[in-house]
Formats: sequence, structure tokens, C-alpha cells
Amino acid sequence: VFEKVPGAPEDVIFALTSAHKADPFPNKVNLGVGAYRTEEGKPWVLPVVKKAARIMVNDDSLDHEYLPILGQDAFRKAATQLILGADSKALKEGRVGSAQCISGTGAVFTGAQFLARHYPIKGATCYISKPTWANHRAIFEGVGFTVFEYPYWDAKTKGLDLKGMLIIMEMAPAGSIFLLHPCAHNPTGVDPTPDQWRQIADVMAAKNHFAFFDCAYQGFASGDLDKDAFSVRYFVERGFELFVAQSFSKNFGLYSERAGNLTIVAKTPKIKDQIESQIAKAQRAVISNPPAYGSRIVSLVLSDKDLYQEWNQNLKSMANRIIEMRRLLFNELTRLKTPGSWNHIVDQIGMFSFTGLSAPQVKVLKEKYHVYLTDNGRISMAGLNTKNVQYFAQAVDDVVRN
Ligand code: PLP
Ligand code: TYF
Repeated sequence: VFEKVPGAPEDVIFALTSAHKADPFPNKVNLGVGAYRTEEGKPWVLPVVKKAARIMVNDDSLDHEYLPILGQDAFRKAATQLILGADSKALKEGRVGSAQCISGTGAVFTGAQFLARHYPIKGATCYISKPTWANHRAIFEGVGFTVFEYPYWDAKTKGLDLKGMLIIMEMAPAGSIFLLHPCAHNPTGVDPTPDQWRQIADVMAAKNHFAFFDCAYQGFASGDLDKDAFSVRYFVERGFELFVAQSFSKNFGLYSERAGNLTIVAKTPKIKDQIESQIAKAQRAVISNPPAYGSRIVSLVLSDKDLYQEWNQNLKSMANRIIEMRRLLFNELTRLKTPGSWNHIVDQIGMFSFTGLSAPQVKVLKEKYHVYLTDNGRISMAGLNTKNVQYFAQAVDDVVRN
């Protein structure tokens, strides 16, 4: 019956991981997937996560019963506090809702699906940054939205195209949905400054646009959880109703455990309840209820003062190693006098650097040097370490010159 089903293309980032794995070349480098790696090039189980897991193993009160449809209460509470700040006025006013979801991806989907069904402005479209994480378009189109792009990356300055972004925000029909990265933008590593966020909020408020933040890297941008939440908290302070999809894949290293949360800031407690009830109804039909393991680790760490402190240290060590790799790569390219300016390597923020390398250059990196990265020139900084950064810089120098 399925003869006519066309094959679908592979996910490019997962395909890079497979290609790298299959490559026998000893000095191969994987700068594809946005997953943290140690100086030894290995995945890192955060020590605080190991500690929490040991506590859980010995906790006889834990079982494998179903969680509630909207997930574990302690996790939802801790996650919303983490992003909004424990002293958030909206939290105190009882108008913040939440749903535990299948990690950040599930939280974006859950929010998008709710908007597709209940957003009151008929025919509203969704705007995503150009460029953005490929799944944003897939998810919003998947639930039926027409998706447009707003300018974000300025190839000339290798920085933010704030002017272009604001013009499109002004031109978009009132009440459009804007998907925003609160920090550590994927793939560009370029974030608005606090003052630029104020300008973005001004236009969004004037046009009555809806802000949907996708927060996959809280703590990864600056190493400071509060600083990285500035944009979201500022929008809440300004009185926006908004959604925040939160992922704990990167900042807890819990990639495969699918710990995520959708934070909902509503106008009133009653509206919050209405939204939560619809999300519960929808979630039941998709996953019935979310998984417990990752969310238990997160809530345990977030609710214990000592574990929280230790997590902050673990987080800082990841952020600092990435910053160190930016500096090493920049120094190496400078030493080699590689043509072009490379300041953006150290200026960009978070897991990724958008190098400005072209697709043909990326192809040579892969075929001649066994260095794997996406065609748009994005590199995952954590894939670099003191043993391969020179090799990578040399390879970049070669492709830029030839
Ligand atoms: N949003 C962005 C911008 C991402 O980069 C990612 C990927 O890591 C996610 C969401 C979701 O990741 P996950 O589903 O693993 O939480
Ligand atoms: O951009 C990245 O590398 C991460 C990981 O379908 C990822 O966000 C990549 C592709 C994907 C899911 C996660």
C-alpha cells in the first residue's frame, strides 16, 4: 500500500554525526551537532547530575507510576522560576502556567499546536529568524502555520541586522507570532544587547505581536542563568503575554532524557487555567504524559541549595571552556594570518559560531580534512579542544586561501 511514499531527506545534523562516526580518519573533527564535549572530545555527564542520579536510586519513595498529564509539579515550578526569576511579579500574581514537555522540541511543538488551535487572530502567521534552527519552520508548518522569516544575521558585519529585523516587525500584520531566541542564538551565536531588546519590545508591543521564546541555552551564553534570562524577564516586566519553551538538554547535559517545559505567561490566573486545560487535553492525545527521569534530576538539583550551586559551577565550566576555545581559534587564525577578519569568533555567544565559511569551503573541509560542519558554516565550539584546534585552524586557513 505504501509504494508511492516518497523518501524524506535526513536531518542534516544527525546525518553529520553518522558520517563522522563512520569516518576512519584518525584526526576527524565533528563540529556539527550542538552537544557539549569535554577537552577529550567526549560527552560529559555533569557531576551534579551523577550526584542527583545516585540520590534518586536510593530514594525508595520514587516509583515508575505515570506522571500527571502536565508533568511533575516540582519540575514545572522550578523551571518557571528559573526562567522568570523567583521574584517575578507574574509568578506572584498566579498567572504563570506550565506544561512539562518532551524537551525543548516538544515545548515548541506544544506551544505551536496550542496557537494553531486557539490563537484568536485568524490567519496569523509566524515569523522565525533568518537563519534559525531548522526545526522551527518544520514545527510551525507542521501545525498549519504559514511561516515567514525576519532578517537577523548581517553577513557584512557578521552581527545582528537589527534594522532589518525591526522593519519587518513593523511591516508584519498586527498580532503576528514572533519566535525569538532569548540567548545564544542558534546558529549565529549573535544576540541582541539589552538596549536592542528594548527596541524589539517597543515594536512588538506597538504592533501587538505575540512573543514565543525558545530557550535552549540558558546558562550557556554567559555562564550566568539570570543574565541569560534578561530578554524573557524584560518582556514579562513590560506586560507581554508570552510562551517560553525551555530545554534542559544542554544546560544539564540531559539530551536523551527529554526534559523540557513550556512556560506560559497569561494575562490573568483564570486565563492561565484555561490555557493549561487545553494544553493538557492536547498533550494527552500526543504523549499522554511526560517522562520522569530527566525532570526529576532537574527538579532535585534546582530545589536543593548545594546541588544548585554545584550545577552553576558545572555550567560555568562548560561555558568557560567554550569561551576558551573561541579565544584559541581566534589566536590561531590570527597567527596564521588567515585572510579576513575573525573577531566574530570571539564576539559570538553560546554553543555555536557562524564562521562565514561558504558551502563550497565546508565541502572541502569535509572531503579533504574530515572536518564535519553544517553547510551554512556553523561550528559547534564544544567540538574543539586544545588537541584539534590547530588542525582545524590550519584547515580553515587552507580553504580560505584556495
Ligand atoms: N531550540 C533550539 C534553538 C535548539 O538549538 C534546540 C536544540 O538543541 C532545541 C530547541 C531543542 O532541543 P531539545 O529538544 O533537545 O531540548
Ligand atoms: O542545532 C543543533 O545542533 C542542536 C541539536 O533535529 C539538534 O539543536 C539538531 C537537530 C535536531 C535536533 C537537535
